[in-house]
This record gives sequence, C-alpha cells and structure tokens, in this order.
Amino acid sequence: MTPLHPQLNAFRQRFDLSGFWEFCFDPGDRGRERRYAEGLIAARAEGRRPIAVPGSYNDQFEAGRDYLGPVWYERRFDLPWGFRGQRLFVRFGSVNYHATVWLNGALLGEHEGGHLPFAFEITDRAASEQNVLVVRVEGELRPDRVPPGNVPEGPLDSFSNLPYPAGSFDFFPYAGIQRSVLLFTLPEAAILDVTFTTRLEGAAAVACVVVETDAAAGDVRARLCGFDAEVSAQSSLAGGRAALEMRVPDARRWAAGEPNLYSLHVELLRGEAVVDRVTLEVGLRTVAVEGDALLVNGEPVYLRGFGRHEDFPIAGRALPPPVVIKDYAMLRWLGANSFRTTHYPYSEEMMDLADRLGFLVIDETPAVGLFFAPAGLEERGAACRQFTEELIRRDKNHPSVIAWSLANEPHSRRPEAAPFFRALVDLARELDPSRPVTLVSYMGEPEEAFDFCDFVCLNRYNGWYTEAGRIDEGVSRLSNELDRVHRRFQKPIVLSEFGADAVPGLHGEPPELFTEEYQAELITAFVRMLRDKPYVVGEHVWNLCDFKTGQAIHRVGGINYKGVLTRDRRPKQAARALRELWSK
Ligand code: BDP
Repeated sequence: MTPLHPQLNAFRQRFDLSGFWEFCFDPGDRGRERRYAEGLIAARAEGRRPIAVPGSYNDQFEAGRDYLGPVWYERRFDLPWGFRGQRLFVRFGSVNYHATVWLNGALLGEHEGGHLPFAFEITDRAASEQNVLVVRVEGELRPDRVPPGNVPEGPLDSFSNLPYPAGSFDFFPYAGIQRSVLLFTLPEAAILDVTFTTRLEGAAAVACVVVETDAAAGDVRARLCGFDAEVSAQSSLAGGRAALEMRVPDARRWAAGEPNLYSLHVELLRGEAVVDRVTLEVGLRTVAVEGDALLVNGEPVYLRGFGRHEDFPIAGRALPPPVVIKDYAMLRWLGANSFRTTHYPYSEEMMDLADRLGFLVIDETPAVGLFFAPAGLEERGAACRQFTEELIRRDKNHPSVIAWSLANEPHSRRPEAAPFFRALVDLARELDPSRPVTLVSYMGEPEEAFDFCDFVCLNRYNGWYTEAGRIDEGVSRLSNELDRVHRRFQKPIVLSEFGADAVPGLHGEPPELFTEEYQAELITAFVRMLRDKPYVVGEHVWNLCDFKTGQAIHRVGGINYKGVLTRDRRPKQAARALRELWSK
C-alpha cells in the first residue's frame, strides 16, 4: 500500500531527491549483467551522462527522442539529518512505463504504469551515508500494456494508421522519471490512509473521516478548522481503523469559483500523547447525477473547459511549475471552470491547485486506446484495475474531483468490452461510492458500457475528421446524434472533446481547415448548438494547448494543433472567441 502523500510536520519528514542524476541508455539491455544496480553506472556504462529528474528523458538528448528501451538512473545520497532511526520510504510520483528499483544493490521492487505514485520501505536497507538508489526504466509500447502500443493490424479496426512511435493514442509516449522522487519517514505507529467525504444537512455539513493506521491500539482525533471555526471528534481504533463524523453548522461549501477549503488535522494518540499527524486541505461538497443534471452541492453545474496534456518542450511530461500556474491563469482568462485529466492522472501539484483555485475535474486513468482482442486482454484488464485503484487512492480527497473517467476512446465493438467495463465501473463504485463514474467514447463506437455509467462523455470531431470543411453540416449531424444518444441512455451528456487543428498564424477567408478562423468558427458553432440541449452538462474543447505527438502524416512537425493556445501558451483566435462566449 502506498501511504498518503508525504508530509513535513513534527512527526514526519520528507526530502526531495530531485536534481541531476546519473543516466545511461541501455539499448542492448546489458545493465543487469554489468551490475548497474550496484551503482556501477559510472564505472561501466558507455555514454553515461547527467540527467534532470524529474523530466522525460526523450527531449533532453538527441539520442533519446524515439528511444523507449531500457535506461538506467542513479542517485547517491546520505540520509538527511533527523531521518536516522525512523521508518524510511522512497516514493516515486510517476515513472513511465515500467520501473525496477534497487537500493545499495538490493532489489526494492517493481512498478508498472506511468502517472501514479508508488513507494518502497527502505528502513532496513538504507545506511546513514553513501546510499545508492538505482532505477531501471523502460517505456516500451506493447499491446498488453495500458495504454497499448504496437498493436498488430486489425484489433483497432478504426485506427490502423499508428504513429511512430506506435502508441494506440495521439500524444508522444514520453518516458522516464517524470515526477519527484521523495524520501520520507513515518513514525513507529502511523496514519496510513484518510478518506474524507461530506454529507449536507441543510445549511450544515457533516464531515465524515475514515482513518486507517497500523497502530495496535489508541485513539484518533480529527479537527476541522477554517473560517474562524473549529469542530472535532475523537474515537478509539478498532482493528487499526476509526470512523468519525463532525457536524459543521453554517458550512462554507466548496464549489467551482468558490474554493472554500478547511484544514483537516488527523492525529493518532497513544494515551494523551500525539504520535502522528497528517493535515489535508479538504472541501465540504457533494456530487451527484440526478435525471439529466450533474449536481454539485445539489445545484446543477455546467462544465466549460478543456482536455489538456502535461506537455512542454524539453521537459516533456514533467511540467515546470511556472507552466502549471500559467495554465491555470489561462483557464481563468478563458472563462473555463473545469477540465478532464486527458489521458492520464495529472501531477499531485496540479490537483492541489484545482482544489485551491476552484476547478471541477473529471479525473481520468491512463486507459486510452484500449482494445478487446483476446491477446493480452487479461494483462490490460489487470493494469486497468491497478490504475483505477491507485488513482482513487491518490485523488479521493480532492474536492475538485467530481468524477472518475475509466477510459478514453476504447475500441469497444467486441462483445468483451461491455463486461470488461461493467467490472471496472463496479470496482470504482466500490472504492468510492461518493462520485459519479464515466468513460469517454470514440466517434462511431456504440458504447454499451454507458448503460452502467452515471453520465455519458462523447468525443466528436464533426466538421473535422468527418464533414471536413463543412461546419454547419457537421454541427447539425452531431446535434441529431446527441439527441439519439440521449434518448438511448437517458443520462446527462458531456461533449468531452471537439475541435479542429489551427496552425498558428495561418488565416483564410472564407475559413478553411487548419486556419485560425476555421477553428474559432467550429468551436463557436458547437458551443451555440449545445446551448439548446438541456441534457448536455458540459463542453470540453480539445485541447487547451498544442502538444507533441508521434510522427504521422496528419501531425505536421509531430504536433497536434488543436490547442486554442500554442504549445508555449499564446492564444489563437479560438481562445478569444471562447473567452467571449464563456464570459456570457
Ligand atoms: C481524440 C483523442 C485525442 C486526440 C484527438 C485528435 O481522444 O487524444 O488527440 O482525437 O485527433 O480522438 O486530435
């Protein structure tokens, strides 16, 4: 189990191992026999070089661009002062795709899948000085992985023209150690997990807190503080666990644009003494789907926003913090109130800021481009279950997260698809009964799994991939289709992707494909059409920014130009058009 995000307080320490690590490519996969795991990279690796962590490696060196085979990372460290004698862990925020980790030559373990955290206990392995941490990473694209790649001709039927490198998805398969690596401590008896949910009772709110610990006995105390008020509750542990409720009269609810956060302090007590504490910033709010409405705090909400990528030149999938701030500033400027974490979980920093800044988030697992041919299906299923569990565990306490998206654009024609999603939706509901569950469907794909989702998400590129050059025709076809889908499923619909590529600076009158005018007109026409559909509860434009893809004949320069902002975050005409539309 991956403990809660590491904290720094009187009971817990953490230390960030980010910086320049030792690195080498290992195209012949000879690192094990050369004993790199023991810290012999410096002595034995050809072409070893420093590398920035976090950061995708691909754009840091020319040789790394399309290379997805094994690479090795090494970092030496002395234990920071105050860490000795504590329970010690090392935690990786995201390593894409497969990581094997050693400390001082001893294997700690492996982890599959990018974008989600994992940790290993190193208490008995770490010395006070001269530790060597080694990570072997490989980002190979394989049909039995999630997202899949190098899928043989056939199973993807509708998308046979794979890019290079051959992902079954349309973004660059950046690899490496892409988020921070932290050392952290836990006290001898510790709080391992906290689950926070809200129940509204008129003007009051009831904060419900479930705490998991590894303490044999003792008490748990929770305090909820904010807006000059404090409420608290205390309970004894039973089987290491405690459930507490605190009633907050005149609660300041969390909502989009009104990000009221309370500090939740959870303390583990032995007798009167506090032996551990964690603090979470939480929001009092509920989410539900009722009839054709998506409700936050019982009030209907309408999602205006984007799909996006964690993508930036050179840094790859490791967004520099100023870019994260800039993206939120631009979302605000555009009048957006929401986004979907296309097509994988975003960084924990991004999620914390969504809580603080008041954005509504559809939180998506890395399951993009799934297919259901029998070969590798079991492995893909296991990966999807693992990622769903890891995501919910990581993000369940964010008030900004209003739904789980369990897949983007699966190729669902085979009969195996519906039972596959039934099981995944059930798993998500079991892990988190407090949020709606959805998945996101591809054009032309009859998605039976919507029968057991709470709301429907559709990606539609009318006026672009179909009806190219004919916006009006595209919009009217989509309008009919939306009505049909709604009649069939009787659930609210989010148009989770629509848009057009626009090469910045390319203009035309009358507008043509790839001009800024065409993109602006298409987006405007879509938004106007959606206004008349009471069952539509959201519009997410694809994409906030231009982003890097694999090479393909429809991706000039390896870039998807559907951003309303350029890759360096400058607005195109469509951005101004949206700002105008969304300000009304
Ligand atoms: C959708 C995908 C998205 C692509 C987009 C596009 O969900 O990842 O980037 O199309 O083609 O089908 O621009």
